[in-house]
Amino acid sequence: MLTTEQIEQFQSDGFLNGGQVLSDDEVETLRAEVMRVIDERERDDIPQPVHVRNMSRDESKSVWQIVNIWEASKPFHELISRRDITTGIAQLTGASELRIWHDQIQYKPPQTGGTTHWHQDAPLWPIIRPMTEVTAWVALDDADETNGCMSMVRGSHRWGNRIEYLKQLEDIQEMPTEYEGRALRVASCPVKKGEVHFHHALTWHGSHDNNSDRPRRAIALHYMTNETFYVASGEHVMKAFVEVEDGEPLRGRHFPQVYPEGQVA
Ligand SMILES: O=C(O)CCC(=O)C(=O)O
Repeated sequence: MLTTEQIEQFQSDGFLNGGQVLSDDEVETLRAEVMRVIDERERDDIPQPVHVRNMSRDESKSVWQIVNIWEASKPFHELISRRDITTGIAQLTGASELRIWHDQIQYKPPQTGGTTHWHQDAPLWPIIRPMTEVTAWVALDDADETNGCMSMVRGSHRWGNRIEYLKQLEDIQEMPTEYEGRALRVASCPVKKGEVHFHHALTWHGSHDNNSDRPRRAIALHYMTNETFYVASGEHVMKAFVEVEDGEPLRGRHFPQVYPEGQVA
Protein backbone atom coordinates (compact mmCIF):
# COMPACT_ATOMS: atom_id res chain seq x y z
CA MET A 1 0.00 0.00 0.00
CA LEU A 2 1.18 3.51 -0.79
CA THR A 3 1.11 6.10 1.99
CA THR A 4 -0.88 9.34 1.81
CA GLU A 5 2.44 11.20 1.40
CA GLN A 6 3.38 9.02 -1.59
CA ILE A 7 -0.01 9.59 -3.24
CA GLU A 8 0.31 13.35 -2.73
CA GLN A 9 3.84 13.25 -4.16
CA PHE A 10 2.51 11.45 -7.26
CA GLN A 11 -0.32 13.95 -7.65
CA SER A 12 2.18 16.80 -7.53
CA ASP A 13 4.97 15.31 -9.70
CA GLY A 14 3.14 12.85 -11.98
CA PHE A 15 5.56 10.05 -11.03
CA LEU A 16 6.70 8.12 -7.95
CA ASN A 17 9.11 5.36 -6.98
CA GLY A 18 6.86 2.81 -5.23
CA GLY A 19 9.71 0.70 -3.81
CA GLN A 20 10.65 -2.98 -3.99
CA VAL A 21 8.07 -5.43 -5.33
CA LEU A 22 10.18 -8.31 -6.70
CA SER A 23 12.76 -10.56 -5.04
CA ASP A 24 16.12 -11.21 -6.72
CA ASP A 25 14.94 -14.73 -7.69
CA GLU A 26 11.79 -13.33 -9.32
CA VAL A 27 13.87 -10.78 -11.24
CA GLU A 28 16.16 -13.60 -12.47
CA THR A 29 13.17 -15.59 -13.74
CA LEU A 30 11.76 -12.57 -15.61
CA ARG A 31 15.14 -11.66 -17.12
CA ALA A 32 15.48 -15.21 -18.47
CA GLU A 33 11.98 -14.95 -19.93
CA VAL A 34 12.85 -11.70 -21.77
CA MET A 35 15.86 -13.32 -23.41
CA ARG A 36 13.91 -16.52 -24.21
CA VAL A 37 11.08 -14.59 -25.90
CA ILE A 38 13.59 -12.60 -28.02
CA ASP A 39 15.45 -15.81 -28.99
CA GLU A 40 12.25 -17.69 -29.83
CA ARG A 41 10.47 -14.84 -31.68
CA GLU A 42 10.46 -16.71 -35.02
CA ARG A 43 8.84 -19.88 -33.65
CA ASP A 44 5.24 -20.52 -34.62
CA ASP A 45 4.70 -23.51 -32.30
CA ILE A 46 4.65 -21.46 -29.05
CA PRO A 47 2.63 -18.39 -27.98
CA GLN A 48 4.19 -15.17 -29.24
CA PRO A 49 3.84 -11.60 -27.91
CA VAL A 50 2.14 -8.96 -30.09
CA HIS A 51 5.54 -8.01 -31.43
CA VAL A 52 9.29 -8.01 -30.85
CA ARG A 53 11.11 -5.21 -32.68
CA ASN A 54 13.97 -2.78 -32.51
CA MET A 55 12.28 0.61 -31.93
CA SER A 56 15.46 2.75 -32.03
CA ARG A 57 15.47 5.61 -34.57
CA ASP A 58 19.27 5.23 -34.83
CA GLU A 59 20.48 2.16 -36.79
CA SER A 60 23.71 1.90 -34.78
CA LYS A 61 21.73 1.62 -31.54
CA SER A 62 19.00 -0.74 -30.38
CA VAL A 63 16.04 -0.63 -28.07
CA TRP A 64 14.29 -4.00 -28.13
CA GLN A 65 10.59 -3.56 -27.59
CA ILE A 66 8.36 -6.54 -26.75
CA VAL A 67 4.63 -5.80 -26.55
CA ASN A 68 2.40 -8.09 -24.47
CA ILE A 69 5.01 -10.50 -23.23
CA TRP A 70 2.35 -11.50 -20.68
CA GLU A 71 0.62 -13.45 -23.49
CA ALA A 72 3.82 -15.42 -24.21
CA SER A 73 5.19 -16.00 -20.70
CA LYS A 74 3.59 -17.42 -17.54
CA PRO A 75 5.82 -15.47 -15.09
CA PHE A 76 4.91 -12.20 -16.85
CA HIS A 77 1.25 -13.22 -16.91
CA GLU A 78 1.44 -13.59 -13.12
CA LEU A 79 3.20 -10.22 -12.84
CA ILE A 80 0.38 -8.18 -14.44
CA SER A 81 -2.00 -8.98 -11.56
CA ARG A 82 0.50 -8.73 -8.74
CA ARG A 83 -1.31 -7.29 -5.77
CA ASP A 84 1.36 -4.85 -4.59
CA ILE A 85 1.54 -3.32 -8.09
CA THR A 86 -2.19 -3.23 -8.91
CA THR A 87 -3.08 -1.88 -5.45
CA GLY A 88 -0.67 1.00 -6.06
CA ILE A 89 -2.28 1.73 -9.45
CA ALA A 90 -5.77 1.58 -7.88
CA GLN A 91 -4.69 4.06 -5.21
CA LEU A 92 -3.12 6.45 -7.74
CA THR A 93 -6.04 6.34 -10.19
CA GLY A 94 -8.82 6.02 -7.60
CA ALA A 95 -10.24 3.17 -9.72
CA SER A 96 -12.24 0.25 -8.31
CA GLU A 97 -11.38 -2.02 -11.26
CA LEU A 98 -8.31 -2.29 -13.45
CA ARG A 99 -7.45 -4.09 -16.67
CA ILE A 100 -4.12 -4.50 -18.39
CA TRP A 101 -4.11 -2.26 -21.46
CA HIS A 102 -0.82 -3.73 -22.70
CA ASP A 103 2.68 -4.30 -21.47
CA GLN A 104 5.98 -3.30 -23.00
CA ILE A 105 9.52 -4.49 -22.39
CA GLN A 106 12.23 -2.00 -23.28
CA TYR A 107 15.63 -3.67 -23.34
CA LYS A 108 18.68 -1.49 -24.00
CA PRO A 109 21.72 -3.72 -24.57
CA PRO A 110 25.10 -2.81 -23.05
CA GLN A 111 27.08 -0.12 -24.98
CA THR A 112 24.63 -0.01 -27.90
CA GLY A 113 21.30 0.68 -26.19
CA GLY A 114 19.54 3.65 -27.79
CA THR A 115 17.38 6.54 -26.70
CA THR A 116 13.66 6.61 -25.94
CA HIS A 117 12.70 10.13 -26.99
CA TRP A 118 10.66 12.60 -24.95
CA HIS A 119 6.98 11.72 -25.14
CA GLN A 120 3.69 11.41 -23.28
CA ASP A 121 1.99 8.01 -23.37
CA ALA A 122 -1.69 8.97 -23.65
CA PRO A 123 -1.49 10.85 -27.00
CA LEU A 124 0.25 7.76 -28.46
CA TRP A 125 -2.75 5.66 -27.38
CA PRO A 126 -5.52 7.28 -29.49
CA ILE A 127 -7.76 4.19 -29.31
CA ILE A 128 -8.42 4.70 -25.60
CA ARG A 129 -9.75 7.64 -23.60
CA PRO A 130 -9.76 9.37 -21.15
CA MET A 131 -6.07 10.26 -20.74
CA THR A 132 -5.96 9.34 -17.06
CA GLU A 133 -4.05 6.04 -17.06
CA VAL A 134 -1.08 5.18 -14.85
CA THR A 135 1.84 2.89 -15.73
CA ALA A 136 3.87 0.69 -13.40
CA TRP A 137 7.45 0.44 -14.71
CA VAL A 138 9.37 -2.43 -13.09
CA ALA A 139 13.16 -2.50 -13.41
CA LEU A 140 14.80 -5.86 -14.16
CA ASP A 141 18.30 -4.31 -13.91
CA ASP A 142 19.43 -1.44 -11.72
CA ALA A 143 18.59 1.50 -14.01
CA ASP A 144 20.60 4.69 -13.54
CA GLU A 145 22.04 7.48 -15.65
CA THR A 146 24.81 5.27 -17.02
CA ASN A 147 22.55 2.63 -18.56
CA GLY A 148 19.45 4.62 -19.54
CA CYS A 149 17.08 5.24 -16.64
CA MET A 150 14.04 7.38 -17.36
CA SER A 151 13.85 11.14 -16.86
CA MET A 152 10.54 12.86 -16.06
CA VAL A 153 9.36 16.47 -16.07
CA ARG A 154 7.79 17.33 -12.70
CA GLY A 155 4.13 18.36 -12.82
CA SER A 156 3.86 17.98 -16.62
CA HIS A 157 0.88 15.58 -16.30
CA ARG A 158 -1.24 18.66 -15.47
CA TRP A 159 -0.52 20.44 -18.79
CA GLY A 160 -2.67 18.36 -21.16
CA ASN A 161 -1.66 16.90 -24.52
CA ARG A 162 1.71 18.43 -25.55
CA ILE A 163 2.93 15.65 -27.84
CA GLU A 164 3.50 17.94 -30.86
CA TYR A 165 5.89 20.06 -28.79
CA LEU A 166 7.74 17.00 -27.45
CA LYS A 167 8.15 15.55 -30.98
CA GLN A 168 10.28 18.57 -31.87
CA LEU A 169 12.86 17.72 -29.19
CA GLU A 170 15.31 15.52 -31.10
CA ASP A 171 17.76 14.86 -28.29
CA ILE A 172 16.89 13.45 -24.87
CA GLN A 173 19.42 15.90 -23.37
CA GLU A 174 17.49 18.75 -24.98
CA MET A 175 14.86 20.20 -22.64
CA PRO A 176 14.48 23.95 -22.27
CA THR A 177 14.26 25.42 -18.76
CA GLU A 178 10.92 27.03 -19.49
CA TYR A 179 7.76 26.22 -21.49
CA GLU A 180 4.85 28.64 -21.89
CA GLY A 181 5.89 30.50 -18.75
CA ARG A 182 6.29 27.34 -16.68
CA ALA A 183 9.64 26.23 -15.25
CA LEU A 184 10.61 22.82 -16.67
CA ARG A 185 12.10 20.71 -13.90
CA VAL A 186 13.63 17.48 -15.23
CA ALA A 187 14.10 14.68 -12.68
CA SER A 188 16.39 11.75 -13.32
CA CYS A 189 14.64 8.62 -12.03
CA PRO A 190 17.05 5.82 -11.10
CA VAL A 191 15.18 2.59 -10.22
CA LYS A 192 16.75 -0.47 -8.57
CA LYS A 193 16.06 -3.92 -9.99
CA GLY A 194 12.82 -5.25 -8.55
CA GLU A 195 11.46 -1.77 -7.75
CA VAL A 196 8.31 -0.30 -9.29
CA HIS A 197 8.15 3.27 -10.59
CA PHE A 198 4.74 4.78 -11.41
CA HIS A 199 4.02 7.50 -13.97
CA HIS A 200 0.87 9.23 -15.22
CA ALA A 201 0.01 8.84 -18.93
CA LEU A 202 0.46 12.60 -19.53
CA THR A 203 3.82 12.96 -17.72
CA TRP A 204 6.60 14.03 -20.08
CA HIS A 205 9.31 11.35 -20.01
CA GLY A 206 12.03 9.57 -21.96
CA SER A 207 15.27 7.67 -21.37
CA HIS A 208 18.77 8.12 -22.72
CA ASP A 209 21.29 5.72 -24.24
CA ASN A 210 22.92 2.80 -22.51
CA ASN A 211 26.65 3.49 -22.76
CA SER A 212 27.52 1.21 -19.85
CA ASP A 213 28.61 -2.43 -19.94
CA ARG A 214 25.37 -3.46 -18.20
CA PRO A 215 22.04 -4.27 -19.86
CA ARG A 216 18.95 -2.20 -19.04
CA ARG A 217 15.85 -4.36 -19.04
CA ALA A 218 12.50 -3.14 -17.72
CA ILE A 219 8.81 -3.76 -18.20
CA ALA A 220 6.15 -1.06 -18.41
CA LEU A 221 2.76 -2.38 -17.29
CA HIS A 222 0.22 -0.03 -18.82
CA TYR A 223 -3.06 -0.35 -16.92
CA MET A 224 -6.50 1.08 -17.68
CA THR A 225 -9.35 1.89 -15.32
CA ASN A 226 -13.00 0.88 -15.63
CA GLU A 227 -13.66 4.35 -17.11
CA THR A 228 -11.59 3.56 -20.19
CA PHE A 229 -13.51 3.33 -23.45
CA TYR A 230 -12.56 2.38 -27.02
CA VAL A 231 -12.14 5.01 -29.77
CA ALA A 232 -12.40 3.26 -33.14
CA SER A 233 -11.04 6.21 -35.17
CA GLY A 234 -7.53 5.88 -33.68
CA GLU A 235 -4.66 3.57 -34.59
CA HIS A 236 -2.52 1.45 -32.27
CA VAL A 237 -0.81 -1.93 -32.40
CA MET A 238 -3.40 -3.31 -29.95
CA LYS A 239 -6.32 -2.33 -32.20
CA ALA A 240 -6.22 -5.74 -33.93
CA PHE A 241 -7.16 -7.35 -30.61
CA VAL A 242 -10.13 -5.14 -29.72
CA GLU A 243 -13.47 -6.99 -29.65
CA VAL A 244 -15.82 -4.17 -28.50
CA GLU A 245 -17.61 -1.41 -30.42
CA ASP A 246 -16.66 2.26 -30.63
CA GLY A 247 -17.39 4.02 -27.32
CA GLU A 248 -17.78 0.83 -25.29
CA PRO A 249 -15.63 0.05 -22.24
CA LEU A 250 -12.47 -1.70 -23.45
CA ARG A 251 -12.50 -5.30 -22.26
CA GLY A 252 -11.99 -8.81 -23.62
CA ARG A 253 -9.48 -11.64 -23.55
CA HIS A 254 -6.50 -9.48 -24.51
CA PHE A 255 -7.38 -6.90 -21.84
CA PRO A 256 -8.11 -9.03 -18.75
CA GLN A 257 -9.23 -7.60 -15.46
CA VAL A 258 -6.37 -7.71 -12.95
CA TYR A 259 -7.89 -5.85 -9.99
CA PRO A 260 -9.70 -6.73 -7.83
CA GLU A 261 -8.52 -10.33 -8.08
CA GLY A 262 -10.92 -13.16 -8.65
CA GLN A 263 -13.26 -11.23 -10.98
CA VAL A 264 -14.21 -12.44 -14.46
CA ALA A 265 -12.09 -11.19 -17.37
O1 LIG B 1 11.65 2.00 -20.68
C1 LIG B 1 11.85 3.15 -21.07
O2 LIG B 1 12.97 3.64 -21.12
C2 LIG B 1 10.69 4.04 -21.46
C3 LIG B 1 9.37 3.46 -21.08
C4 LIG B 1 8.22 4.34 -21.39
O3 LIG B 1 8.29 5.26 -22.16
C5 LIG B 1 6.95 4.07 -20.71
O4 LIG B 1 6.86 3.16 -19.88
O5 LIG B 1 5.97 4.78 -20.98
